[in-house]
Amino acid sequence: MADLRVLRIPHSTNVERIALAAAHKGLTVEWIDVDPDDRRAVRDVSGQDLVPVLLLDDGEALADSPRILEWIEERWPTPSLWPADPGDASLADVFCHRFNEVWKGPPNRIAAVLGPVGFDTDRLTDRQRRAVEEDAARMRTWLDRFEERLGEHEHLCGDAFGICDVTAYPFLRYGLRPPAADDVDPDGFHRVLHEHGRFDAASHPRLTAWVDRVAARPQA
Ligand SMILES: N[C@@H](CCC(=O)N[C@@H](CS)C(=O)NCC(=O)O)C(=O)O
Repeated sequence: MADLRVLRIPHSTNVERIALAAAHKGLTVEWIDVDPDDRRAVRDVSGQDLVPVLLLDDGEALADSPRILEWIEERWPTPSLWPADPGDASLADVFCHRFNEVWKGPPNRIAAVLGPVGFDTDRLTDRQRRAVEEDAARMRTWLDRFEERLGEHEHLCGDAFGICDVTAYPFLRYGLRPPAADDVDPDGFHRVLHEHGRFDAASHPRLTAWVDRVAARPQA
């Protein structure tokens, strides 16, 4: 039997976090594929619609990727995803919280505005267009902050691969390369990540090298 049993839908950035973390710890995962248009299986076990959902041995389930990652770390602490120094570990928590609660806001809002008009910007109102531009500017500013951070260390939490990389990579990687033909999500979220979070080796050399470093890592 696999170490973890996880419900997923295709192309999920938050599911990819679990795949990276599990492989880092050498854990096996039984992936249970769910129809994105029929969330009953997810709702029945977890009381909500979003994936990933981790199935626990006692029949309970755990939703929300940050909570699942913490659960995995508690159960299999070695090799750790958090820095050994308690202060650095707290900073890693702050980074992840901010990534989830602040960084994700602009691309989610842009996708919510552009998705319904089929990415046809001519169909946006002036107010919507301004809102998209402001959020796109926020995304570009964050890219510069990541670039600066990676000037000091090989990974976002420090020199070792860890929870900050697991949290951010599945989203930031689309800035370097567009979704592959078999990786296109129906909501257009990946397209937003690519078009508005775009960077390359000339504009962000360290971020580019970091994406390539994490891309080379195994995923469960
Ligand atoms: N906070 C949650 C967010 C989960 C989430 O947004 N999952 C997406 C896939 S990446 C989903 O299920 N989306 C389906 C939908 O919105 O209908 C987490 O980190 O796991």
